[in-house]
Amino acid sequence: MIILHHAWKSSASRRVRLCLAEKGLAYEGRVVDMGKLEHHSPEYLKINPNGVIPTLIHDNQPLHESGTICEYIDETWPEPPLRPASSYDRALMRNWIRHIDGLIHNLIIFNWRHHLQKVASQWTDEELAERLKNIPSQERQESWLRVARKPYTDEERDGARRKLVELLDRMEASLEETGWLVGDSYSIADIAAVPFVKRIDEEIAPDEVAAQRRPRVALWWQTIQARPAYAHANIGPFLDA
Ligand SMILES: N[C@@H](CCC(=O)N[C@@H](CS)C(=O)NCC(=O)O)C(=O)O
Repeated sequence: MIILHHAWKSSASRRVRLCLAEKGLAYEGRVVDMGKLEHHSPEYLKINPNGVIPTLIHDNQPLHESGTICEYIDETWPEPPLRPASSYDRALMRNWIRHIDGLIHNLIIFNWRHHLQKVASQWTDEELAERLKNIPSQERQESWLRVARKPYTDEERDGARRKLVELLDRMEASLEETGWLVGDSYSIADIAAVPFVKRIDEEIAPDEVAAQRRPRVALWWQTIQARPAYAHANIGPFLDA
């Protein structure tokens, strides 16, 4: 049995849903309310010591880190394969995942200014202090503190946007040979990038994903959105209409 603790708009959760959808796997989804900080509760920290989502539970065994979860899914259910055949390409795939994971803070600067900032800015100082205590990572304590009390500035957002656009440049270069980030087919490297490109395209820097600016990224993005698994994974708009 597969259980996925996730949130519809979380980029890391979206990766895992994409992976499960490609495999056609059924699972029980448990939606975590980040605004209520359900992912910092003692029960949740038992299955994910980092206090973040997603967490996959397969046959009672919990697993965190979306990149690791996607690899686990591909090893456990090999068809259709989502990792390249050669060990060198698999290593490159892991480097992509690691690189994109390292950019998450830049996405947080954009994503958290909506719902989470509204919620956190209402907490009293006592409530804030209490909540920060439950967050395992100092980096995320800082993120919550920022949205609660000192929202990210336009300058910080510009810096984050630049970093995310650099990702598109790196992708444009890598897509030249086969149209995929690694090897000659869709892999977990591509899946890792999808939630980032989705947010860049819908809000952060839509012009940068346009065919005139980055034709290979634009084609890659169009091709991925046309996959049946993309629809199945329910990667909806981040911002409510
Ligand atoms: N590297 C982790 C990142 C997970 C992550 O940052 N999840 C976000 C949602 S996309 C989260 O739980 N944010 C809430 C928080 O940090 O309090 C992974 O890929 O699983």
